[in-house]
Amino acid sequence: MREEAGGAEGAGTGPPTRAGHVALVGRPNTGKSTLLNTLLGSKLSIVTSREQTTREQVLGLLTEDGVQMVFVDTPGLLAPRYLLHTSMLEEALAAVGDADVVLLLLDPTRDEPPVPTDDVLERLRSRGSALQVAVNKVDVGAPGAVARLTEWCRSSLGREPLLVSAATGEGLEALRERLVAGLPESPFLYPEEDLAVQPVRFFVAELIRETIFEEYEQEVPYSSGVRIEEFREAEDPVFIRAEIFVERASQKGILIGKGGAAIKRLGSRSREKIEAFLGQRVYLDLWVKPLAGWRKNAASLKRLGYRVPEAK
Ligand SMILES: Nc1nc2c(ncn2[C@@H]2O[C@H](COP(=O)(O)OP(=O)(O)OP(=O)(O)O)[C@@H](O)[C@H]2O)c(=O)[nH]1
Ligand SMILES: [Mg+2]
Repeated sequence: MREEAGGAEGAGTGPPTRAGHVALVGRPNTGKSTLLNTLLGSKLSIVTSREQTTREQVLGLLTEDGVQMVFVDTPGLLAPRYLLHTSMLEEALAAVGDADVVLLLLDPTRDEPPVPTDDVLERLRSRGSALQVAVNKVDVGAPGAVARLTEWCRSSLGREPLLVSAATGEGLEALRERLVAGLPESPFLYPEEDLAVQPVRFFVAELIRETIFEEYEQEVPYSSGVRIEEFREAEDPVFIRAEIFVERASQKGILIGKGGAAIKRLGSRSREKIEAFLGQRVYLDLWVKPLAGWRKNAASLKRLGYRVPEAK
């Protein structure tokens, strides 16, 4: 990412451009996806009140004032308990290793260590001056908790954190300046007008997953994975067929509900979001399939499009 310095050389005028990847990392529920959306001014990454919402990297582009920031939203840093968790942690740590700037988000509303393990702490420290830290949710965090996290940053990382709120926008201008300062001179990596990098069907599957988190309780959202099987965009309405994979037959019953009432509501709420995202009318066809224990099985993870953890 760094060799191609020189930016807008060919143009011969003005200062060179800067571009690079900024990874947003932190424990589950710290507000990484909310921050991505606020920085972009557009809802790209799904957000819920429950932890472990994000399972894969989500890239969002912000190009302005001669700078292109490729934000990489990541799954929460956690101590894995099953294979999907290991996949999620690898996605997050890959971003920690690859990005030009790594922004660690801390959450003052949660009473737990700021990072899950010593190994994760080491991986963050190893990025040296590429690591930045922000305490998020200062709109609701108790001053004492914010002070404790600030002290932890100083003593454990040798860093002064910025205090921000992804919800209200507080502190984000200073944050943006600090992130830009860490980017190399480089030509833009993507077309200037692009907002996203991943295919539309990825975001469609994510919106269905977000709605499952909103509509169902307990384990069901965690046991659900979504795959888009058909996407006919030339049709009006756009025809989309999605499969929701669950781990047990009983969960299929819960998703569908009495007389199909629950899946009907899931379908219409998901469809409204997808229509807003695409700016087009949509016909959404949802199917539920049991895929026994898919969160613990490498072949099933692959089938659902998740990073398959390296065998240890
Ligand atoms: N009050 C307040 N709430 C916030 C802020 N940022 C995020 N939240 C809320 O925190 C919850 C989690 O936000 P997410 O953006 O999904 O968090 P995440 O870090 O992406 O979570 P995972 O994907 O599960 O790792 C949501 O209910 C957000 O609305 C903030 O600055 N202030
Ligand atoms: Mg998230």
